[in-house]
Amino acid sequence: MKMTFRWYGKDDPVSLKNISQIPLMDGIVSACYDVPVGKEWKEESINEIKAQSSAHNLSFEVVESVPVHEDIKLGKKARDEYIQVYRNNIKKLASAGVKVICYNFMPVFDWLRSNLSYENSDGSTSLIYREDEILNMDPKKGDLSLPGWDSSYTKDGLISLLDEYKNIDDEKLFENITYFIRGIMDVCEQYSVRMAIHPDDPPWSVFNLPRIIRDEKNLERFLRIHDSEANGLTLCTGSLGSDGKNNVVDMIRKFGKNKKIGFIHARNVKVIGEHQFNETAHPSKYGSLDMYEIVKAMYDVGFDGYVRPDHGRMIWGETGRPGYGLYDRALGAVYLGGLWEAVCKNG
Ligand SMILES: [Mn+2]
Repeated sequence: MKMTFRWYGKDDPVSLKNISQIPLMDGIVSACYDVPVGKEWKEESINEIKAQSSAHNLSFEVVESVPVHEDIKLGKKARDEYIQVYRNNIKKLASAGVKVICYNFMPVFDWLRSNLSYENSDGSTSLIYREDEILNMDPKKGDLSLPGWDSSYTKDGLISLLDEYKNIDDEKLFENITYFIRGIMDVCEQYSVRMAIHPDDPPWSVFNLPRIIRDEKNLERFLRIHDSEANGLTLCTGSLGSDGKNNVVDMIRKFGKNKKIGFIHARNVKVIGEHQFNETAHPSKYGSLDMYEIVKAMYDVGFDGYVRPDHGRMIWGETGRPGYGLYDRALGAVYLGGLWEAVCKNG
């Protein structure tokens, strides 16, 4: 297991020096965040991230994310051009030593939460999700101001994009992801890059948009598109675990055994009710997931890929990017490392 930490580049209030001082840290997870979706990344920018991380004794072998253009998800004519750009980005990243690329196939919105700074009783703040609050907002009226997705959409742009998805159901979206995967796998295999799809977050349909990477059956079907280590998963315990029907430990055992997991986001989540959850501190005690069983499953299947703590709370007065502060994620990383040491020694 290689422990990593997401870094948003030089504008991130969390510095590489901060990250390098966290015990057990092997590397960073980053991306060229300033390049618009569908454009090629510059070699200089990729190499700069690599040089900066190396200067702090951190590897840069995981990219999160290389976003997939909406035209690919919609199956539009221009998708071939965007797939070509994606292939070029894979090659460039591989040349810089990147081994795993995390991405997702969620239409329009990336992850959704109803509140990014819900105040817990101890004064820390968490990201939470309440479906009734989300559904009270109408994205078409422009009253949606939610985090975690591309805020560069104009109101009209968002309306027309949502309209385009009217004709895309789960089956159609699956056809489009099949086309995408088949369009990039030869490059991934040639350059030994593992694609690792992130599950939909939350793992159910919101605003009637299709969702196809949300449970064990979906993940299995997705993996069957192309049976290769290059076509794998980012197993995000918090995303999948926010649906109480998902058994995250079983999924790690099943997909890990078959070498289908390239990257793990390990965090806890407290399921409050149907389509309601709070993100919590990492330890098992605080959420619905048994983090010991998760780490044990990783060990049992011989998982040798990359792990990172996922969203943390804001604690100790820290301000910054919600979910991506330094302190709580650092605690999460060390907790996960402690569990790992214990399971390794117990065998
Ligand atoms: Mn995640």
